[in-house]
Amino acid sequence: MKHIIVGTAGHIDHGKTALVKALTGIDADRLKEEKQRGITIDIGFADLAINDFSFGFVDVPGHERFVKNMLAGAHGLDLVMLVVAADESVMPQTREHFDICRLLRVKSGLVALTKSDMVDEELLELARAEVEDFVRDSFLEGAPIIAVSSRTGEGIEQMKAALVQLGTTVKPKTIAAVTRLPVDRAFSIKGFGTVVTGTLISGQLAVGDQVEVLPAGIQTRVRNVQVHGHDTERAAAGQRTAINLQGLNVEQVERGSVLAPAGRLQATSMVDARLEILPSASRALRQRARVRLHHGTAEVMARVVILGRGLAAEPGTQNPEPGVILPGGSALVQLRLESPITALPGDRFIIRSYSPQVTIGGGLIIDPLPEKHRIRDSAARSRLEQLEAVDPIERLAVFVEMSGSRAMTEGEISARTGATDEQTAASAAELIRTGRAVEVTSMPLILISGETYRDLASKVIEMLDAHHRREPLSLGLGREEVRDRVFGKVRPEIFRAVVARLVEEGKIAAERESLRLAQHKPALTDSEVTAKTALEAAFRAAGLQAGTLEETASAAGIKVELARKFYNLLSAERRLVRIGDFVFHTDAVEHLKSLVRAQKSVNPRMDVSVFKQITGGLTRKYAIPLLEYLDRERVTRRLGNEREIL
Ligand SMILES: Nc1nc2c(ncn2[C@@H]2O[C@H](COP(=O)(O)OP(=O)(O)OP(=O)(O)O)[C@@H](O)[C@H]2O)c(=O)[nH]1
Ligand SMILES: [Mg+2]
Repeated sequence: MKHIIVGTAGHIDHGKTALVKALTGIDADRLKEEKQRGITIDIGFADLAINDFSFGFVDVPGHERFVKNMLAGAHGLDLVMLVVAADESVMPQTREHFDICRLLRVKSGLVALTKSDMVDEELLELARAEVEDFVRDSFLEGAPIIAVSSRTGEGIEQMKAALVQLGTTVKPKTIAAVTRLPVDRAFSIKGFGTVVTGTLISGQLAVGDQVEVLPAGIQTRVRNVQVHGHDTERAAAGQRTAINLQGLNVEQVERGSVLAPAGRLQATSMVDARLEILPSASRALRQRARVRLHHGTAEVMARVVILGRGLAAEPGTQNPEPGVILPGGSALVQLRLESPITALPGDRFIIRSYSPQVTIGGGLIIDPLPEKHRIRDSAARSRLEQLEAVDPIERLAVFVEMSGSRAMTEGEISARTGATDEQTAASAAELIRTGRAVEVTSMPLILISGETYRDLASKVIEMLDAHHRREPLSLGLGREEVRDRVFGKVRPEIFRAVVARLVEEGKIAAERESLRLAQHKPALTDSEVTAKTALEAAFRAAGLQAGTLEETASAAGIKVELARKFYNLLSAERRLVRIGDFVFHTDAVEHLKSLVRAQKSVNPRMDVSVFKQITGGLTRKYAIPLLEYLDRERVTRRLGNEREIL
């Protein structure tokens, strides 16, 4: 079965609802008031199966006061039936609805010339000629224009044949994308709970799925799925669905909400977009104009921040000044929303003026989770131009570049691009392969751009290089200092990843506490080598009674400053070790360990006085820190006042 969403469009009373009924047998007007007044107020639904096609019809109201309801039904259409009554021909909402279809980039459709029974042949041909004229240079140019009468049934079979014909050319909505269901109705059924309905525009929904109602951020579970009034285990993109949600109050969800996999998408109060203004708009759009934004089934108020100058109607020309979009022109904009929506790149939207409420333009969402841009930020503008033009891999590359040293996590990637895990993994692998991105961690995936990596890496190298120049005797620079100075504000994983990669590339060497350039060798003069050897000898001779570094150094006649540097070298060579306030030669410490281990066969328990005894009368000053050191080294374990030898 191929699932195709067909919308009606057209002026009030032109016979949209009657046509849907003639095609499907279903009256899409379900409200009492609609029946009483004989007009459609809100969107209604019907369905029809022909051969391998399942058509879901969305019938919209034609009344100019209900265009906002029409817009809740106009998203996600595969085909449109533009309904024009033969006796009235093209009227204002014929134009407005058609503009909306064009701005939303509906791909295909047909024209129904309704009420054919009410006009003679001559008038019918006149209407046909007017319609042909009207759709010239649009996606409906050359589309079927079918004269129908819902009263006599004339042309209805022809309509069905045309729908099937068009249906074969429709590119089906993809299930290989993040699931999104823009909610067009929410109601509660006694004993059943809350039900939402909508067109599943991408992905799938199955009983038991954990989902989230956005922008409210409420997580819940799918209890039941219906497609066209029948229970089913799973609904797929392109279907009209009714979803029963577990434990959700009907007040928590409304038209405009979006159902998506739990934790996957993020609501936003700002979107970056390309906005085009209708050639028929009565005036130019000004900086910070307050407009109504219609996206999916949502309607929110927004301010339009126009970024730069944009294009004018005439190809190759620009708007006359920055901050203005003339009718027929377009520009990159940042829409600042008064209430949040849930959007993804590639989504289409409509804007209408605040008052009078008329459609003035529409556009394409480029970045649903942008930073706030200043009007004259030309770097932001060129990033957007880049994003607008590119494929998913490039888009990820630009997003990762934009994130700079903040990096981009898997969660951020999926909320911002709408890509599936598989798509993200494939794009990321390609970027990593070509060096445009560097993997900080793989589970969960965190990426930084190649540029950011190179920038951080060269800062590390420069810093170590400067340090080695300044202090040729020092082995390296403390890790913490490097982290603080280069990676102060970034997440710790990035520091670890950059260091690990630099080590892997053979550029730096990482000691326990310090980092150094791989080729760095502390440069000692002959006399320094002699002094260093003397210092080591002094410690070895002192055994376990070594004292502090300063004491031993001055006893050996070595300047304290120099001794500290030697200490760093000797401890990196594992010849000296600092325990408490004292420094010992590792030979002495190893000897101590063997003394203690030997004591185990005499008695596995040892108190401080035994310890002093086997070490040849160490004073308490040394004994306590050494015992604590042995505990840390797991040679001994403290049990009250005693030690167990392990
Ligand atoms: N004679 C004749 N009357 C029709 C035909 N189609 C619709 N009508 C009548 O025209 C009136 C309006 O039809 P609807 O189908 O409600 O028109 P609509 O376009 O849905 O109107 P809105 O939803 O309010 O915009 C009704 O009284 C219909 O009976 C037709 O083909 N022939
Ligand atoms: Mg109607």
